[in-house]
Amino acid sequence: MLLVGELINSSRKKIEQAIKDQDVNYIQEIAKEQFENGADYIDVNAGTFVGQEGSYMNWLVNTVQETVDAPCCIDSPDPQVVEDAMKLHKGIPMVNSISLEKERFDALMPVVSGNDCKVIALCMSDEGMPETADDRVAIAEDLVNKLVQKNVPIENIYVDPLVQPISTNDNYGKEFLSAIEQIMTKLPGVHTMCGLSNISYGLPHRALMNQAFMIMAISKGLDGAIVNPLDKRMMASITAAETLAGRDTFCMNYLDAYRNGKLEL
Ligand code: THG
Repeated sequence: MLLVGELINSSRKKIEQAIKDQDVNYIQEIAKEQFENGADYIDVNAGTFVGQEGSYMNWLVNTVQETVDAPCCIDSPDPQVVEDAMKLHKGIPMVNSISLEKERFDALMPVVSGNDCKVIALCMSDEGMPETADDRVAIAEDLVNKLVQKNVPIENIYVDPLVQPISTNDNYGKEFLSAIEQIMTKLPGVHTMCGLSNISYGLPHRALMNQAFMIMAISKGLDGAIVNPLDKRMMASITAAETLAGRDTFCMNYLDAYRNGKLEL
């Protein structure tokens, strides 16, 4: 399972303040903690800073890369911000994200084509947010076909079917889960990825909902996620669910996690 640490995001008050203060130590501490607790990529997002997003994004990439060996996941809806950050990133970053929205697609396609980076393909089009599993699968098929045609290896594509709050529509959970299952079976070789925490928006005890949903999504084939690696319960749930889903030969990862104290909550 590919894990992206979500904590360096300016929508979080402490991070927003640290970016404003150009507090290198705080950002580096959060980057290190996430890496040490299992993040394969460190998400960087400065999206709340209108007009300054680009310069803050570049500063985040430099600051994170100075201190951890994990690459960044460059998280912005603005293709120019993504392109500029990719240029100064050392090694190969992850792009978060391309979508079927025409402007975004046309601007990012040349950037990801012929580059060995992993790409998150967000199930969003100019018609807006998908409602049903069928909407998501149709966008995913179109987007993946277009990316593959432009020489992006299918193994580098992580489709994000887009999680929406269960508090706004009883069906959003099952539509998402069905989309994961269909995308993983209809597009062999592709990966899936998502930020799960939207599912619990507006509800109490969000961590409980997020964990239950993660386990259900893993059972449908989800093999990537944007998570808080410092959430021990979530990380233990992921380890257990992967083993139960048949993705852990001889339960080796589960036993390793146990021996390393990662299952103590
Ligand atoms: N898909 C893709 N990228 C994404 C998302 C996605 N990037 C952003 C987001 N969704 C995932 N990242 C975060 C980062 C932080 C938090 C949630 C998701 C977070 N949320 C807490 C909350 O909502 O309660 C606390 C906020 C706070 O501390 O102020 O921390 O879906 N491709």
